[in-house]
Amino acid sequence: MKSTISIIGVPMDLGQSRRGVDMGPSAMRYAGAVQRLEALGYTLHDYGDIGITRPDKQAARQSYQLKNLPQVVEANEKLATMVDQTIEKGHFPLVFGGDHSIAIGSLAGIAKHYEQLGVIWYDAHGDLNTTETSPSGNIHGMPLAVSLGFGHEELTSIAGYSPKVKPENIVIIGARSLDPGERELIREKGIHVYTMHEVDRIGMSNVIEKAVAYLSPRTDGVHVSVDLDGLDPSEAPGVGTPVIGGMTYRESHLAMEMLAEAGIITSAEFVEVNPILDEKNKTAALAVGLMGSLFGEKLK
Ligand code: HAR
Ligand code: MN
Ligand code: MN
Ligand code: MN
Repeated sequence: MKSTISIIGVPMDLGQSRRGVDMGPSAMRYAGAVQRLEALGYTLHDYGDIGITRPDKQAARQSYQLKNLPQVVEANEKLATMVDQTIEKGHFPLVFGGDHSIAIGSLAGIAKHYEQLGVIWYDAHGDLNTTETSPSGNIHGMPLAVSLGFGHEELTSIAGYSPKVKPENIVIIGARSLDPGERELIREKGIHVYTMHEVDRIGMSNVIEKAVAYLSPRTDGVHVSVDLDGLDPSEAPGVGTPVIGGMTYRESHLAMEMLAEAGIITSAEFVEVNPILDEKNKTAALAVGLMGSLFGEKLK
């Protein structure tokens, strides 16, 4: 892994309807993210938080089909530029959300640097909805579809190119809440999904072994997108869309530890931490612990 890590915070809460997830970046900093990674010998640059434009009430009433579309587009354009610049500098981009709509900007900034970017999507959800299939109009349910080139043109064209990733370079882990349109897209594109059923049946160790064996020969970089709602709500209560029956604390650490061992991860993001819904910053602390494992705490 690169020796310098650049943290970029994205206090975005407009990709869904529950306020508070904009405080995720602060909560993860408060939980000691910088110190945790410095202790592993990395040089840290914290670029602070990207400015988010609040929708004014008048504009919000013009009922976009997708909630807060202009503000989400603007923030993701900024994020894409910042992520691109950190890679240009030779740093490892580590993005703090914010709701999962920010993965659109992360991937837009990252993917131009790789011919075959791999993506590991650690999440209870597929985030594969489009304008047509979304049950909610919430953009945080769409970032993976958008990055594949499906969805609203203002989202797919962020950073001026599309698609950012290919369906065969994606592995989803932990899914247990998939909408009908998402299932259809998964089937149509043959996307590799390890649902909770597979995690239960073969165990996380095998899931990660298979994911690594599949991705490493075909990709030249792998982004891991960790949605904290991938974990069970008993372990990660501070998320906006909890889904019962999720991955445990140890399964999640094992996943991160094995990714560290494999040495394939070239960028990462931790999203959907909502301190208002949390219990004493438990979910942010959990996220920081997972960062420790992803960056090789067990290998030291
Ligand atoms: N699938 C639902 C929708 O599109 C819920 C999505 C919830 N998404 C996240 N990110 N929390 O994974 O609205
Ligand atoms: Mn560039
Ligand atoms: Mn998600
Ligand atoms: Mn989710």
